[in-house]
Amino acid sequence: MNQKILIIGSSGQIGTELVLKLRQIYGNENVIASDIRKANYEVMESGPFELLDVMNKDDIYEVVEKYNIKQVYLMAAMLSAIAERNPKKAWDLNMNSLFNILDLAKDKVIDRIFWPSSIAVFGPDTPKEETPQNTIIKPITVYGISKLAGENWCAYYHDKYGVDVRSVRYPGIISYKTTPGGGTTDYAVEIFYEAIRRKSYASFLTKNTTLPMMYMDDAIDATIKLMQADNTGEYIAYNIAALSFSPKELAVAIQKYIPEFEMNYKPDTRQEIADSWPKSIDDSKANNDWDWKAKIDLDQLVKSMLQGLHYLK
Ligand code: AKB
Repeated sequence: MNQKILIIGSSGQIGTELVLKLRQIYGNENVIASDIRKANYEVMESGPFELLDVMNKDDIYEVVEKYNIKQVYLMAAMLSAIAERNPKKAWDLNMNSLFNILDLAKDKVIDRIFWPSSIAVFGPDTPKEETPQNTIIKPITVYGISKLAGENWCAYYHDKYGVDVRSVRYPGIISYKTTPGGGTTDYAVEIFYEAIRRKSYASFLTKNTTLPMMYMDDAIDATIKLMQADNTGEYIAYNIAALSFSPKELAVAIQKYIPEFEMNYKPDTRQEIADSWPKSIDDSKANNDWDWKAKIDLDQLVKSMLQGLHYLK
């Protein structure tokens, strides 16, 4: 393969594991990791890495030329909770990074883009259960607004300039290799570290706040599957789903393996964001179009997390 892949945001939660999986599939030298900060040891050691600021168009262009990049996965973004504290900065980062990459495809320098959207595009007026692919979409967060605008810009570049850009709407992603930062669903990762370390955790969401979630392996699988799928001829930011649970349900699932684990609830400003999001997602369109189906259930997720964090063998 002399057409190489660039991952921007390779030091983040999803970027880290995406690089490792893509290197397994396409070969270490064909997958270039890049981020504004260094990545984890496995990413740094297994293949090329470039320090790159996604806001700097010239630097991106240089890296793309240097390696003959043909596909870009743009994983750098400011997530929901932190974006509420830095609205303008979040908008600038989330939108300008996207334009920088869309323009590379418009100018025919690269052939294909993956750009992640999120369940954050949905808002309080959206049906909460089995949220359909096409429905009322009126986000109330800065992050959600940027993701919705991004979806519309991707559709525009696709329709006007023939850009091949592909998206899924990620739910909360749970993993152990790299922690997430600044999201509303982050409690579902933090809880594992605290359950192991302190045998207790104070959730920043109330006990019955049910949200759509997914284990990292399924998220990576969906991402790569969509990028490998035949071109459908239209831009769709696909709903993808795996499981839904509340902090209370996750605590009970952890107690199966750590019976002394205790959960407390101290909701903060992130509660309002969570309350505006769906409880479950209908992903039948992804299922029909590119045969997507999540594999990992709640018990498998808990076990894998506790194994990954060396609590279970
Ligand atoms: C967040 O909580 O902001 C993210 C997301 C759902 O996109 N995990």
